[in-house]
Amino acid sequence: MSRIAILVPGKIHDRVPARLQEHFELVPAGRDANGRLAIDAETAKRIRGVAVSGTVNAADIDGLPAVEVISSFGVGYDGVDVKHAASKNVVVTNTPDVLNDEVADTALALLLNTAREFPRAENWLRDGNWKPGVNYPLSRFSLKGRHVGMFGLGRIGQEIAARLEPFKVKISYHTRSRNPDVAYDYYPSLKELAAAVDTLIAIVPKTPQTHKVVDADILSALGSDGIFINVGRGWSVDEDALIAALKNGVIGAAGLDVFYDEPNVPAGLLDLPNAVLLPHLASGSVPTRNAMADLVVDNLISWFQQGKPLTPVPETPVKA
Ligand code: A2R
Repeated sequence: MSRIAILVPGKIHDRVPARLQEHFELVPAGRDANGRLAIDAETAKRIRGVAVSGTVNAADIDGLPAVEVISSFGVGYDGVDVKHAASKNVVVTNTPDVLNDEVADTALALLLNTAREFPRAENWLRDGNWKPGVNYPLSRFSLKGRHVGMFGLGRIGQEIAARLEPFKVKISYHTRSRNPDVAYDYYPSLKELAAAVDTLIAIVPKTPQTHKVVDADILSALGSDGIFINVGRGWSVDEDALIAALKNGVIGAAGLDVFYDEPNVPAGLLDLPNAVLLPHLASGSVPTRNAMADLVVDNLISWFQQGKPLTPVPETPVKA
C-alpha cells in the first residue's frame, strides 16, 4: 500500500499525516491565489485518496482523475461536494459517533453556563468584585423545570437528550421524521416546537434545508424567557435576528459554539451580556480529536485494504 498517494489539502489534525505516512505516500498541498489545489498535473493523476478537514469542491474532484475516496475529518461534511463525488463514484467518509459524548457534554455545559451565567460570574470574581457583603447577582434563569426542545435528534441529539433526563427537564423534539424509538413529544414543525418549549437546542447538519431556519419568527415563538443553544452549525441561524432578539428581550439568552462565518463572530454578539460564546470546541478535547483523526486514517486503510469504507456518508455510492 505504500505507493498509494493520499492528498492532504490544507491543515488537519497532526495525527492524520503522522499515521498516514506509515501506510501511504503523503502529498500535502496548499491552494493558489485562485483557490485551486497547488499540485502539479502529474502528481494529481496519482492521487487515489484525500484526507481533509475542510473543503473539497467539485473542481478539486475533477482535478484528481484517479481519486477513489475522500476521508473527511468531523461529523459534518458540508465542506465536501458529496453530490459531485457521488456522480463520479468517489466515496466520502466522515467521523460520526466517536465525538457524540464530547459534543453532548459540551452542549450541557453550555446550557448550564447560559442559564446560570457561570462564565460571567467567574469574570466578575477575577475582576476583584467579590467583597464582604457584595455578591454576584442571582441568575435570572435556572435549568430547573425547563422544557427543552431538541432541534435535531440524531446521534448527538440523542446523547444530549440522554444527559438532560437526569436534570428532570421535559424533552420534546423536531426532526423531519418522527423517531418511533423515542418517547419524547414530536413536533412536525420547528415553529410548533419553539412555541411549546422555553429552551431550544440546535444540533442539525448544514444543508440547503437548514439555512437560517432559526429566524426572527422562531425566536419570537421561543419567547422572552427562552434560551437558545447551538452546537450544530452557525449556518442554521439568522445571526442578525438572533442579535436583535437577545438585545430586545425577544429571547432571554443564548449559548453558541458555532457561528455563521467562523472565526468571525459578529461584534453585535460579542457586545451582548446574555450570550455565552465558545470558539467551536464542542469536540475539542485531545482524546476525542485523536479518535476522529484515527477514524479519518482508518477509513482510508479500510478502503484500500478491504475495499470498504468504515463510515461512509449516506449520500456516498458505496455502503459499509
Ligand atoms: O430530519 P431527520 O429525521 O433526518 O433528523 C435529523 C435532523 N435533521 C433535520 N431536522 C429538521 N429539519 C431538517 N431539515 C433536518 N435535517 C436533519 O438532524 C437528525 O435528527 C439530525 C442529524 O442527526 P445525525 O445525522 O445523526 O447527525 P449527528 O451525528 O447528530 O450530527 C449533527 C450535526 C453534524 O452534521 C454537524 O454539523 C454538527 O452536528 O456537529
